[in-house]
Amino acid sequence: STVTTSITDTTQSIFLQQQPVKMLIGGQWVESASGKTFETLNPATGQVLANVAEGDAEDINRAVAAARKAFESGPWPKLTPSQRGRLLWKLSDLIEQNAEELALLETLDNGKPIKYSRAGDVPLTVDHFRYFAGWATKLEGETIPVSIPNMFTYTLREPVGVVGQIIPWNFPLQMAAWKLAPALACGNTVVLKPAEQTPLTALRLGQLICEAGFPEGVVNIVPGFGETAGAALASHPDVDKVAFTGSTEVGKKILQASVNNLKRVTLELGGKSPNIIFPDADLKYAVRGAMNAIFFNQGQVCTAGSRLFVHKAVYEQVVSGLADYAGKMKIGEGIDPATDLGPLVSQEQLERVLGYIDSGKREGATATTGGARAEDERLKGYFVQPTVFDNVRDEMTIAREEIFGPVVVALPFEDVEEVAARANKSIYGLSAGVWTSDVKKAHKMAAALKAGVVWVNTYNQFDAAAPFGGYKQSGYGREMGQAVLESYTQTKTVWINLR
Ligand code: TXE
Repeated sequence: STVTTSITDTTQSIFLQQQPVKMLIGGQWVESASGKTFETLNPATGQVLANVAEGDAEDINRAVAAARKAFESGPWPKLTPSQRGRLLWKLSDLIEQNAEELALLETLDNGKPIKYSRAGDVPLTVDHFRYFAGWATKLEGETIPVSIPNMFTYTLREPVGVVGQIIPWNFPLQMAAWKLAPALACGNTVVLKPAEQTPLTALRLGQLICEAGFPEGVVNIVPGFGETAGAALASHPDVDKVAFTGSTEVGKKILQASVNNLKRVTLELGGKSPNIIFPDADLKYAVRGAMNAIFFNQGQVCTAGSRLFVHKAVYEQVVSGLADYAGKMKIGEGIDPATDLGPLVSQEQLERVLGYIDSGKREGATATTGGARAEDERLKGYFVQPTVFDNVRDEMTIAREEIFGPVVVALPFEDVEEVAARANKSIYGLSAGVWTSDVKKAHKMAAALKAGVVWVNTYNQFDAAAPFGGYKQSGYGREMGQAVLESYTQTKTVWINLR
């Protein structure tokens, strides 16, 4: 189709022509020290999109050295807060000017529907840099009224130093923005490792960072695998902080790797979020909300509403409404503007999700819709049918573990206390949804749920100004909002003897 042709032209001419795609270290675009490259695939077709320089420990060493130099002696520490803010704002303008190309790259590399890359991923990335551009000039210390005579005591908020950032593949560009924007606003320097499945938009962003005029070494981007590049960054003795988004399993490894130099760690990890529908909810919106909560981004969302608790009185109605929606979703390549549900990101993710679907069936649950790979002449990539499981018990694997695919378990409940207790019975605590028109119930549930975010009569809302992060094994530290500044600054207390 014409759409496909123009897409191929745009991305190939502008970005994908440079092969291999290089990494950014100390302001230079370089090959890996080993000379190795890896392939990044289009998950809609399984075809190779690009060869990318494969970073490992040696490249991480080079990048950390460049970031250290930029932090200690480059022009970066001498820039005024206003100059830092202006660079971030300039970057946001450049992202906006290159929005279409970034949206296409994101869709090709990750698989997500282009309508969401255009309406969500890219504009939210722009917003993110703009919001944090404003914070650069607002990092205030305090004057402290100590009780010792003749002392003037105040605090300064200083950057932490060299920050390692390791991000996942589900929202590659936004995850880069969530990590980079606050780190830079606070005056840190960064080594960013994108996920091996989806390195392209972060690297394109790297070009825009250079174009915006950030001094060399302030942002270094090293694509590569987790066990090599990621592990080297997490354990590097000259990295002051690591910010990680990914699986709970790897989050624990990151924390262990931090021990040798006690680097600061923030973790945004997995979830198994409850989405709870009461019978007094406006069901039309609740059903649509439940659909968005689980099927958006093919269910590859850390906040996915993957445990759908529905009150007995409306259970049949909600489950059949959701199954109807699922059945009508248009599955296809992300670059088709009509696509609602794209492929999963990789063969590995496809196998993991199909494995969970099988385990659900084995343990006695029924797929009321979906329950298999979506495969035909047109669908050659890693597509899975949107799946709704009924006859599920709380103890089943599919009701406890993060699936990270378009698979929801429906669970009936009878009363408020019961559902709050069941919702909280999870190792995770990232987010939760509540659908009710009773304002008392809404507040009671918001208080009772052990989760970092609670959405009432809505789901999956994100804003650069609103803090986001987990309870329990969903991690710690907050991203976005004023809250994230805490983890990218450290407080210095200064005592001046005035006597
Ligand atoms: O994640 P990993 P994977 C969950 C989701 C998914 C599962 C596996 O349930 O099915 O994780 O996905 C880097 N040291 N989430 O295997 O491995 C890796 O290169 C340092 C939820 O892709 O956690 C990538 O950059 N880094 C999640 C990043 O960690 C390491 C989003 C995430 O990959 C490393 C993604 C190591 N030893 C997956 N091993 C969310 N919270 O949104 C890997 N990495």
